[in-house]
Amino acid sequence: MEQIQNLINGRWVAAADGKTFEIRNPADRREILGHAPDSSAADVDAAVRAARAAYPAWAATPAPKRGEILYRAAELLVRHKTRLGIQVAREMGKVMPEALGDVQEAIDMTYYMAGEGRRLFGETVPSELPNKDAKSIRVPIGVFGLITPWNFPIAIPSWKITPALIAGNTVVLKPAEETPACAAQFVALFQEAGLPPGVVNLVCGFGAQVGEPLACHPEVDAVSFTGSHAVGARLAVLAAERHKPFMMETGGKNPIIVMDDANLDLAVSGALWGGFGTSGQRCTAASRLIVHEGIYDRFLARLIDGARRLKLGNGLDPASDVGPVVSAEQYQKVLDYIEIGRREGATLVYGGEAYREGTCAEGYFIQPTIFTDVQPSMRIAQEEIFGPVVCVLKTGSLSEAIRMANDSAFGLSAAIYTQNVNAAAIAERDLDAGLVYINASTIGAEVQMPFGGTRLTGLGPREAGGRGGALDLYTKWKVIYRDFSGKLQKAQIAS
Ligand code: UN1
Repeated sequence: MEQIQNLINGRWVAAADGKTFEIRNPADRREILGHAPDSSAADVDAAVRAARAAYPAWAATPAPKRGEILYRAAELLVRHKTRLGIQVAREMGKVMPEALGDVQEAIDMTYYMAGEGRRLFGETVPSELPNKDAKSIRVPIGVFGLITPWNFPIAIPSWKITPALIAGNTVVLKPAEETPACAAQFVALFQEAGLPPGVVNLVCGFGAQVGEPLACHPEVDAVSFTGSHAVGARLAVLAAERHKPFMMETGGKNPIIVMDDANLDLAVSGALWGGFGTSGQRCTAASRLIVHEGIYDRFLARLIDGARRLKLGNGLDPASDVGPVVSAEQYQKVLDYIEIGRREGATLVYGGEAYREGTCAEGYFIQPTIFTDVQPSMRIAQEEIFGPVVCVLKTGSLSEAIRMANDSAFGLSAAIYTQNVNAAAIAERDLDAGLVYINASTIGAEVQMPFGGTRLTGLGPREAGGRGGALDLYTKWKVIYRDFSGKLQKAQIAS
């Protein structure tokens, strides 16, 4: 059994008051995987002080040198990919190919951000005056508080830690209480790669005792959060009151439009993968299928058939297609939503029950669940369930389908299956989401592109790479005017 510790100033330590909490296997709740520090504001304070003390030297380290450490961390992630994948499958429940994908996303991100060390471009532009130049450079912000969810327990910490580090910031990570061991193993590899003590710190525990004190700490300069909208909205207020740059990514209700000319096999496999992959626990999960009436019956029959073939089981079992949901709380929440859907008058055409067969008896397994006759105004069509539940809505036209797709408080990801180039072009233009997929499911964003969405999905700069991506959160601009004319020149006033 594993005893997880916090990482503060390069040392692995227990919570100051010695408290711990249990981590259980969601595929078999009888199995205790280990204990993690149940930290408090005192631990947060120690970690933030360590990050503050480490900041000046780290910020002064040339970015390509910071990148060399990230390259080494990426190499270590490659070497330990299987071990980390097994940890993800055990602690969070996702099936092994997806658990390895979670680690791979972190590998990709770490290599990508390592390379950014030689590409932290600024701009030079002509000055309006002679013998004067103007340039902008990216500079770090300081100490970051990073709060990450359980659904991508390796990838999302990498999305936040690696751009923060390459830009010269130091960080304190508070991982979800469901997945502290994944976070500890991940951070340990960065430490092993040669980070100076205090550059990355880890404090495990719960939101009220760790997350909020971290976001509010006067020595934390900025905060990045991924998780539920309710928590994100609260942290946004706390950060704003303290004048801290803040970024949040808080989920979706992502639609797939299936037009009557779609490649049916492709659309069905995309809907199954987007809806039930990771047991629906992705912020990019496809939870609304908006299907043209011309193909509706055939699509639905194939969808149900595909759902029936998915095998539920422990993520470590190679035969499993779908693992459990992560915790007792999620289990109850998803079952409650299924009940809400029934009461709202949607038709349950497949699943809808907890699954307790064989080795699944003691885990948080829920059958892949499909509702039809779903009206756009129903709660199951509007609220993020974060479980293996999809709603099927019928449409008669592309314009109506796009209206339905955009009729959501969220706007992370959206997809269309069609073979009509004009329909694809219209969807690409009119779907109001941060990520739009043509003939591909709503999941599977790549690290070199900005990740995030519109409306309640997010606030602040996007994550991951590319122009307009994470570096806009983890750096601030400094503009330098250099006048080498040797005389007083007046901008705007010179003739
Ligand atoms: C998330 O669900 O929080 O696009 C992130 C995807 C993954 C990342 C999902 N690359 O589905």
